[in-house]
Amino acid sequence: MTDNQSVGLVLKNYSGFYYVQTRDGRIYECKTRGKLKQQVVSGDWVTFTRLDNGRGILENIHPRANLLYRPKIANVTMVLIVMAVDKPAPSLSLLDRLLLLAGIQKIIPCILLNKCDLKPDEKAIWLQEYYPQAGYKVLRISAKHRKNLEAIRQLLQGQIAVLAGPSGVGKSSLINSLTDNQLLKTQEVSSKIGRGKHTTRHVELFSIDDKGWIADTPGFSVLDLPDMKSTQLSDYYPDFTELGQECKFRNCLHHREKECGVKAAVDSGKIPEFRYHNYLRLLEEIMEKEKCYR
Ligand SMILES: Nc1nc2c(ncn2[C@@H]2O[C@H](COP(=O)(O)OP(=O)(O)OP(=O)(O)O)[C@@H](O)[C@H]2O)c(=O)[nH]1
Ligand SMILES: [Mg+2]
Ligand SMILES: [Zn+2]
Repeated sequence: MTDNQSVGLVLKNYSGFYYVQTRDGRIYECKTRGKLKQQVVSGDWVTFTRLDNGRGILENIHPRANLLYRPKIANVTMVLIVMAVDKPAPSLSLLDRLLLLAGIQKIIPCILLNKCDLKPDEKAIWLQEYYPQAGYKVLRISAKHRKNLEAIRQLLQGQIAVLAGPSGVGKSSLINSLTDNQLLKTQEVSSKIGRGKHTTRHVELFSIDDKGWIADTPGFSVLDLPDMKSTQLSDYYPDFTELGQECKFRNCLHHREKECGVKAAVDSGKIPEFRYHNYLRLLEEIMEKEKCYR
């Protein structure tokens, strides 16, 4: 790297320009040369040559830690899984699927329980009781009433984060509240029915206190499981790990086997039924795929 070059993070690609933020918080409007075009995505760390007036030219893309597709975003380190305490009530099966996808991608998951100004649905109570003790971070927030947003800002430090979660839980509201940017569309849950989805055409990363970044778009739009072995599934369950030591079989799937530590924990109520049930559904999905490829 020469004196007139800097390293920065690509925030967005907008009408031919790449907006690149350096560690000191400055944003440069960059162009690319030839072959780099088509390759640069939001979340890329790049080296660029500084020109005058805050402009620059991208020179190279640093190796990526990961790359999420649809929409493309690189180097994601954290996913904020948003569920509402009600309206809509949490989907614990989607939650478990998203936690698994995060685990597979080696992305730190954090569960945000939004709309905590409302009376919680029974599922929300399960969520806030069980998941913290299972080893997951859970924050109760209100995007609309700006409750506990400071905790999220803290969490985002040093991270490139994406959002995930069902429609209507308040993902766009949260980005708006975090960025004080009212440009994103939020919609009434009821008015959504029968209407086309608001789709974001380009991914934009917003800087939070110049120390962390959050994307204005859901990270996992595709919820399909990648190819994996059924025996690997429980590796992504921190709450099963210790109990699995009690299983008679080393490669226990906690499914039909006898003398299974996980099943014993379900029987004794240590692992809630819903969590085990969601596990079985994912397991069967993986086993079904394994059969197809055999
Ligand atoms: N009561 C309450 N309502 C909220 C809160 N946060 C968001 N909402 C409302 O929930 C509705 C949906 O919010 P959005 O931010 O559009 O939800 P979304 O997750 O972006 O939904 P999609 O874009 O469809 O995926 C809006 O009417 C918001 O005003 C909150 O903390 N409390
Ligand atoms: Mg939205
Ligand atoms: Zn077992």
